[in-house]
Amino acid sequence: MAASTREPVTVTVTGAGGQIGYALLFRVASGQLLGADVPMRLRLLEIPQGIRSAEGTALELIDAAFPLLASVDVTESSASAFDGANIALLVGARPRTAGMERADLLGANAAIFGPQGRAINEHAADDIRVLVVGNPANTNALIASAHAPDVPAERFTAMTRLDHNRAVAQLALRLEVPVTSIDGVIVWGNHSATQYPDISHATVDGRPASGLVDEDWLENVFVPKVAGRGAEIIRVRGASSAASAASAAIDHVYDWVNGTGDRWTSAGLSSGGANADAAAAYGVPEGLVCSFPARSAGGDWAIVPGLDEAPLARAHIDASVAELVEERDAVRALGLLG
Ligand code: NAX
Repeated sequence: MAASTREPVTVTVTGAGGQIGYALLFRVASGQLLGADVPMRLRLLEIPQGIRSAEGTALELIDAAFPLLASVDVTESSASAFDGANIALLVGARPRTAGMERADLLGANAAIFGPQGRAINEHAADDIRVLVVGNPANTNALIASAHAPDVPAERFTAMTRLDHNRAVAQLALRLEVPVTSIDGVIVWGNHSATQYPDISHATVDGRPASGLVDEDWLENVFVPKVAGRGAEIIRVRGASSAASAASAAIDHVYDWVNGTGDRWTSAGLSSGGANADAAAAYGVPEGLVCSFPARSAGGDWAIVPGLDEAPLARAHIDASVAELVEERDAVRALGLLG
């Protein structure tokens, strides 16, 4: 395997035997997660039902002879998986099954993300950065963070980058411009049907996007299209988004580690700590993981502060934040917040 003079970064991926894991791991190992000159050790965490699949993926990772891949280990032990981890991608989660109430779903996932948060607290490296992909991603990130009191809450993030990328792509399609022409799109709130993709600050080659599309299209086509895209993929493909989700996870971590420059993106971030004032100014109380406009510099995400909100945006943001509060209160009532 690899010969590099740099110390490898340890990247832990949970749910590695699943469909996102399969789409994600080869791109990680090729250098797209951290940079083309950063070697890595991969640790793949699975449960017994998924372990053979993860082992098969590990064999294929070896067969790809990636120059940056120093090692790949498969384990069912959280302690081993997170030992010395610098980056953790928490993909494995308990899906909603027929007849399952939301409280049951939150409880089942708390039983995964609570112990994983604890294992991260005890075993990960001091600079650990966590991206939660597994749903309900925002609240799972909150639960993991609550079980890791020694890790700053800002290091636990949830993936809303797929929603952001979908919003950028839909706007680009509508205006028949390349995605690179578009900047300043925001996804607010929860990674759920209540999310609000907002283009009121977006620009297209520097011109305000809001002047190029009408309100009817925005409210009745764009917003439901982006918020309902996951369901559309399931209808058309017969399976949930996998490669696009993996791609968004790569984008989120790459930007976190390497910085966004002046551009901004969307990320599910803690509404407390260093971000508390900016979050409160957007009407988001402390103690949530919520999607915000975000920039990264020096390895830290920060909420883009002080943007005016269109009145319509306010109502949508409030609805999504209310859902996050409900989810938080439900896990708190179950005694699952650490
Ligand atoms: P799969 O069911 O294909 O894979 C999940 C894998 O996780 C399975 O192999 C399972 O054995 C493993 N697993 C379950 N519990 C585990 C645990 N405690 N520790 C380690 N591994 C565990 O699902 P996949 O399509 O890969 O989706 C994974 C998660 O991503 C789901 O929760 C899904 O809802 C979520 N998504 C989140 C998105 C986002 O934008 N935040 C978009 C895509 C996706 O829907």
